[in-house]
Amino acid sequence: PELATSDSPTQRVGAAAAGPLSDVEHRVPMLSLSNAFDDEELRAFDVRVRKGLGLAEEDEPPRYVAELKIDGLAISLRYESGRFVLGATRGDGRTGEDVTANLRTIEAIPQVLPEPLTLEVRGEVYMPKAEFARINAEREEAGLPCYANPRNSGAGSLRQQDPNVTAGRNLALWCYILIEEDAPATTQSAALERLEALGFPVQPDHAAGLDIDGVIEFAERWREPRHDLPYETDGVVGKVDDIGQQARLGMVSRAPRWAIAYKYPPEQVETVVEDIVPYVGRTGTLTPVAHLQPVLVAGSTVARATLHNLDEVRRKDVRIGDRVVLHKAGDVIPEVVRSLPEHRLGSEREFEMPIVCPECGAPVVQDEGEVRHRCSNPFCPAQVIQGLSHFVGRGGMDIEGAGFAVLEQLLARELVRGPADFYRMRVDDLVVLDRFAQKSAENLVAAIDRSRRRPLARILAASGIRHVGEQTAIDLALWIAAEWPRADGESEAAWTRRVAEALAETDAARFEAVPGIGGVVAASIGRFFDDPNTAGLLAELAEAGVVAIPPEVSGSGADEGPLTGKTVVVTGTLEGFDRKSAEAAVRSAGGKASKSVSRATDYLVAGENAGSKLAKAQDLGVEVLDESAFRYLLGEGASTGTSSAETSSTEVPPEAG
Ligand code: 3BD
Repeated sequence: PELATSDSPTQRVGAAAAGPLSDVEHRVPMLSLSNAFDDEELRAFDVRVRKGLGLAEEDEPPRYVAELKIDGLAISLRYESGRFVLGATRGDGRTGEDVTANLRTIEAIPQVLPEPLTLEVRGEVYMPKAEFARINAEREEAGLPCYANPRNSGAGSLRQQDPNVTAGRNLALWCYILIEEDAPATTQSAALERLEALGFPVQPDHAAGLDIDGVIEFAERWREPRHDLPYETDGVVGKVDDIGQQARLGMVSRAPRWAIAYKYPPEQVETVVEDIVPYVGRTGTLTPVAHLQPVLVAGSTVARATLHNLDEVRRKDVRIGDRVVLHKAGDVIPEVVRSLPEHRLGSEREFEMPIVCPECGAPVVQDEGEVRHRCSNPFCPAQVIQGLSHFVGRGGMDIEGAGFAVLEQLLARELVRGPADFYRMRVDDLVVLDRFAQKSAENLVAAIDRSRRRPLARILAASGIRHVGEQTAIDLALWIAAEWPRADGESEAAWTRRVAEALAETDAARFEAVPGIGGVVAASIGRFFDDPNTAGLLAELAEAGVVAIPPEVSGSGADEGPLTGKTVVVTGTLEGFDRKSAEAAVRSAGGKASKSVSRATDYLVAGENAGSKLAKAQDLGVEVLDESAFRYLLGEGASTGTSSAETSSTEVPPEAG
């Protein structure tokens, strides 16, 4: 920690105050919600509503809308003449922070509306559970403290000075209020429909036309299944549907009388720690893991919970045999909240970090200033297999069929010792493996062959440089490509070899110049290319036939191309592209690939089975291209690719492309 520099991306994340974000006053204050914690309080709310509206017992009961309560960060979006002009956090309800630039990186937020309207939309920005788990896994691996929950992590990601950090987190949003002065909706349910029609994401599981029993049933019905949603919810919001009635009810101290938040009790359960076992990770970190008496919490049975490190075990005073309180951080990651020492019988034992690695017997060490304990043996089998598993995994070389069981066998038979060995394997070597027939051996070799050519960033991410995840690998690859540009006529293979050699000879301090990375990360990259055990990895891969695809140096796409200034949406199944490669083609032609169709869309590329996006494009009068017209536009079918951006689909000869 003392090595962390203040400008490191790891330090910018989750900071309490994000520095110079400017304050903005909300034109219409953002209100609060009063809470209910049981059915009785919900019924009391209904009684207050009826009284407030002057309804008698026998009158038609008020109708409610029930919405799931998203556990995110409340924000407000302002559109003027159909353009997104200002996005702000809720703050204290009167004044929030201007996070417009950061919100622009959230794909679900329309930049432009289908009509030139002036309006305000409010909703909840959230971090999907899977993204939260991904970020925490990366932080755990890097020895950084984990985020407590997706809400904190989402708030940290939104209140950034650098929108690139926000862009690297997959934030999303559900909207629930529309303030449209010119044509106000008459009911909340109609407002939700209108929001959707305008292109805003609206959580689909709301229900309208309910009486208070309906709201209570809605809350009951979602109590368990909500855990299966990919984002966190912590309750249900009941709202009087009729906006005229809302107006009559008014507010008490900035909370509307017409709405109530029913809060589910936080899911905490008690269980017993049967053992605490140190696990050795890819980077050698020994992580103490509590083995628990299995319990059901937040929708699934939990038998293990990470205790992160020895400091944490001591701080929470968790002992083997203890009764403990367990919850799921962000509804996903099982976590021991605290021990219950009052239940101790005297037979509980303190966990001790072993002095030798449980996997290889090498000494366990703790580096100056680090909380983690680690195995000192770089050849520790646990580290080796996890390192290889990371190498062949999704974010890395992505070799299909190289699962853990296969890797174990390959290691046991010494067919693979290091990453480069995959690329020297032949079918004959593999048929000797258990349950490996000729066919499966051929399949694996074919999968390995398909992985020979990968973007440099992916190869770097696969290499297991400590602190270098997907994003840092992209930053590093861009720097490398700028530092050692590919020469005219130089093959990708030759460039790969040249870069591999250059990196191994680079002075560690030079990595401090990589834009977007901090001192800790730069030092870690420096060590990797200094360490004789790792410095030659890239060269070895290149020699075994791995080829790095150089990144586009000018940001995410080409600056000038046939699609410069054009926003393109790809939908449906194309013959010659998958979605990702079509979007990459758009970017390298200078265009912007977007996911949703709006008036700002210049072209919709529609393949087979194009659905609602095609309908919407036709509605909005957005130009629709088929695959051959798309190719023509990309310059593949035209003699001069430059002016083809102006070619409309109707002018494209049918045989083009
Ligand atoms: C949700 C107010 C009203 C318009 C006031 C009725 C308090 C956070 O899914 N409706 C929702 C959700 C939040 C809402 C309203 N509907 N207010 C709502 C909300 N479906 N989470 N909130 N908020 C938003 C808040 N936030 C931070 C600090 C204090 N209060």
